Amino acid sequence: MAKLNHPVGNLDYTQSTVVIIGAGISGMCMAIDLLRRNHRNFVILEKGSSIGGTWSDNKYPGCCCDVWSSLYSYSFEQHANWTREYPGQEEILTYLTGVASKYNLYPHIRFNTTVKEARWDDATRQWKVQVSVSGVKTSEFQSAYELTANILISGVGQLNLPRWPDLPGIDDFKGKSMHSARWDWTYDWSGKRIAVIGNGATAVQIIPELVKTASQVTIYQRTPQWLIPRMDMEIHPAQKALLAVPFLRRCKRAIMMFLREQSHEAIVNTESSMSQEIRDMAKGLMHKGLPDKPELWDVLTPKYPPGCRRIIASDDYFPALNLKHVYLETRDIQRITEFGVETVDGENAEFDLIVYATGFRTVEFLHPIKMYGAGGRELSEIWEGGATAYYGVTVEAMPNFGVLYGPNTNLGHNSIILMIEAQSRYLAALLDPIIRAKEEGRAIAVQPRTEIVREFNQALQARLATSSFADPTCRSWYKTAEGRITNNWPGTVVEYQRGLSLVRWTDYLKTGDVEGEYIGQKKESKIGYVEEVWPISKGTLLVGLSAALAAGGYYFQGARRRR
Ligand code: NA7
Repeated sequence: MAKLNHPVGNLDYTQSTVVIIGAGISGMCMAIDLLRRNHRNFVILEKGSSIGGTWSDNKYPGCCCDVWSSLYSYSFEQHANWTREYPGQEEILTYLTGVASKYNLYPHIRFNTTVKEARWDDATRQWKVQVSVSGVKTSEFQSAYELTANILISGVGQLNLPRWPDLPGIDDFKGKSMHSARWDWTYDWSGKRIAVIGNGATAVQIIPELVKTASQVTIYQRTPQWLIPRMDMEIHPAQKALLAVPFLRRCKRAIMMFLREQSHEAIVNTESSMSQEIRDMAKGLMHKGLPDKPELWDVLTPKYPPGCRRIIASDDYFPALNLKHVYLETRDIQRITEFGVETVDGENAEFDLIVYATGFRTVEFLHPIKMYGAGGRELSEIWEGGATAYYGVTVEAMPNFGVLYGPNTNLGHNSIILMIEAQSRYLAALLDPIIRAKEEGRAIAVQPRTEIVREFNQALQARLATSSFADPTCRSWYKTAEGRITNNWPGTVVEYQRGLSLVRWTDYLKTGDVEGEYIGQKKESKIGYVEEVWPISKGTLLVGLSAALAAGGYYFQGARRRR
């Protein structure tokens, strides 16, 4: 049987062994893991017109990562030239564009292509994926089509759909409105009166930039946030020169990884001493940054424990609030009017620009894609009450389907790229036999056993219930309106990496001709994980130390003989 391992071309435009949704960090990582296994018959469907996902969408003023740059790159493509300790959006996007080029991902990507629906066909063991095509020229070829795939992977992530608040009158405003994830850089905000709705991680980055030239900025805060010092700085040329040495670069990353992992306790355990340290740090930062408005200190201090929502690192938010033309508004918004914002007491404030820094539709995983799995089961029904998955990567009744940055894989303390890499590596191993079978003309299907997914999630929810995320006094994007935590992982990154370092074939139901396959016989396959807390692998370290000891012993023996 002829191998079918070629990139999808014109002749087989509507058939691909693997379909990846999204060309962000996740989709790119998955594609690279497929290429590593020499699987080339895949396409990446991207609804936008650029790679980068969240780093292409979020280009608001001041946009940067709240994770150290040394940790914010793929482990296999550690960037040597970051200009700052906390990288800015443009720099991250440039890095990602470079990775996409290096791995030659562009020929696999179909831009302006939105997945509308995916339906599993039990008879053929394939996904039928309905896509629509946008973009003036692109849609002239065809505006919609069906794509057949053996495997479907979601790389859409948790932060891809902007959330506009459901405030009455939002469409009536006659000035300029922008969501932070759809920034219009053609608009000049200097000298303008600006309302910023929200005070989350995004707002805290935007506001210090807006205040530089705006005539007035009013921040509508519903809930205060824990803010700690950021201590961002340029990376000194001498440090850059050292970081050009791969070993030293890995050492820096290992130290950062270690420190981030240490902070996990403070995030999830409200009783930890580090949790108290965060409160003290936050208080000090506020008093120092906001000396002229002590009347704001109380309303800016959260009543819930640190970690329940994302802890924000910023050195310039309080100094921005301290300015005379910047106002903090804590009255609830009643509605948006033609000219501005009306608060619950009926008072109106007029603005030229309203910035909605109101976050994302985080708990509606994969929305608005309609998915139907084995037996026609609809994903939205399976996920009624909150999304669940096995280690966040595979879903009951959804055969040959994988999710990256899926349910319960978000972190409050470390880089999400570390999690995504573990997922991609696991999915590549799990799905590898399906791809090989397809190349031999067979169709097999793999889906997690329902009881395994449910047991996993029961244990997970039990752990989450005692974490800071569960605090009933705080609302966050980590949980549903009913309080179920669907977004966060309760443990450390290393714990997660270890969990995914092994494919337990017994966790999966296999259908089709799998008798001759190792997945039909083997209990498990070890795939390992990238050990980042060590600058080099323990194995290499052991070999290196043994060699050093042997060389040392040989030298001293020789020295003794020479005496
Ligand atoms: P977040 O963290 O979800 O913050 C959204 C903010 O918008 C938050 O302050 C909300 O207040 C506020 N909000 C939302 N709806 C309203 C209405 N109706 N009225 C007033 N205020 C409202 O989103 P971000 O974009 O800042 O950050 C998301 C993640 O992106 C971040 O954690 C990083 O990981 C990157 P609330 O706090 O709910 O009272």
